[in-house]
Amino acid sequence: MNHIIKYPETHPLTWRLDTINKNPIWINEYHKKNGYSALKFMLNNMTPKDVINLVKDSELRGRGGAGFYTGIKWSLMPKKNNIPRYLLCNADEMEPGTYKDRLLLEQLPHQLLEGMIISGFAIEATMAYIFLRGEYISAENNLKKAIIEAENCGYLGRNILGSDFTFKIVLHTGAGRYICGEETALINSLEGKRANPRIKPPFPAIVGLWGKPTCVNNVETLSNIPAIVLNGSNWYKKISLSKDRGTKLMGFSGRVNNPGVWEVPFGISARELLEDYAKGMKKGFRLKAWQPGGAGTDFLTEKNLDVKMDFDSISKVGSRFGTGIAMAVDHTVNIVSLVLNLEKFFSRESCGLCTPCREGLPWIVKILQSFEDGFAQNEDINILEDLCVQLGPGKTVCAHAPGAMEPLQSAIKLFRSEFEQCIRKNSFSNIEMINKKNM
Ligand code: L3W
Repeated sequence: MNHIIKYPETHPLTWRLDTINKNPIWINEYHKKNGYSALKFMLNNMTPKDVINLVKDSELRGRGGAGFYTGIKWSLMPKKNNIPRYLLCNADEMEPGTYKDRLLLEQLPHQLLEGMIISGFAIEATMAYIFLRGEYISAENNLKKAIIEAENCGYLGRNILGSDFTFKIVLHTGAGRYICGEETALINSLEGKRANPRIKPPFPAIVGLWGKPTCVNNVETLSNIPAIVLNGSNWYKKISLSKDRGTKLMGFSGRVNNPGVWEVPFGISARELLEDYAKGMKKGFRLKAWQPGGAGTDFLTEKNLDVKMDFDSISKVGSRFGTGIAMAVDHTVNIVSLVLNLEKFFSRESCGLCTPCREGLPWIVKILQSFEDGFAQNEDINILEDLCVQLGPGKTVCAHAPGAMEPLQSAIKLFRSEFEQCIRKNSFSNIEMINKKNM
């Protein structure tokens, strides 16, 4: 994080963090900084319906990538009956280049727990799981300690703070599969099954964990809840500069002077993020392209830098806001090699359930490798473009393959000449070989 001054009024997620001391905020410090007062306020003054309405009013959108409205998702759960219902925190942060939830998990575990307890109350769940990326060892240790601290203070367990609300949180660590970030694969994995996505609908809100109504929310989404309860929905809406409300952890990585993650209002421009926060490109490097929010988002170029960083604005220029953690590609990077690297990742991480994804991604890797090795033919560009359609939206159970096609299709569209250059190299080398043979 930068040494940027943060305030409770404008930084609902990170105001409690001391930018110099990177230790986690344990219970005593959390208490000193208004911690668990949102929970206490809610238990004394609000019904589950009030909390859902408040979050609906705040227009908070999911921070995992899809941007679905949180209050609406909660309100889609069936009416309370005797059937158990679950809250799942998606902490399986594995998107290449994305490292925002890690900050909240490692340094502000109590803020997440408080957000989860309030959310559990709202959807009338008594049980929650945190599905944590297995490699996040510090986050695991910190969450374990924070859960015990919260239990000891009566914030978790039976009859929380003397109320009739009972709520338990269990921490589960994943075994290193990217697909577990997809909510239904996550549910299968948690049930001990192979992590294949399920067909939706039914959505988890209706048929989720163990077949019961389940709400899956991202770490950053849930971490926003305490501040919304304490300060209200109007306050939350006002701190944004765009029609997507509140703030967002955004970042920039690549050959920039100050790679990092910062809490900023929705609607700042990508240029501000790159130049003011990431301090611009490193000396000697020019920006060639950038991805706004993860490996599975379309490339944009320098021309798009004045776009507002929010869901609709990024869609309008042909990409996806995704996780909001941007990656800069500098002018020395060969786009074919970069896309090959990304597609190798997506191919390896396919769960293998759907044929287009299982067979198509390795095929794409082979074709891209032939470009890099100098064996590609002219028609291979057309084949790649056709595969972008065959693996695109609507052809598979989940968004893995369509996401993998976004960098490929945009790379061909924006940097077609780099693909063509690989082909030309191939024909030159063939001619050279023929000439040599004839000599
Ligand atoms: C009830 C309806 N619920 C939609 C829910 C749905 C889901 C959310 C968004 O994700 C992106 C992709 C990846 N009744 C509902 C309903 N919902 N209609 O709303 O749903 P949807 O379909 O727009 O997106 P999706 O297919 O779930 C695709 C990204 O999500 N992704 C996320 C990973 C996140 C993590 C993380 O948080 N740690 O890893 C994975 O695929 O980038 O853009 O909850 O159930 N009528």
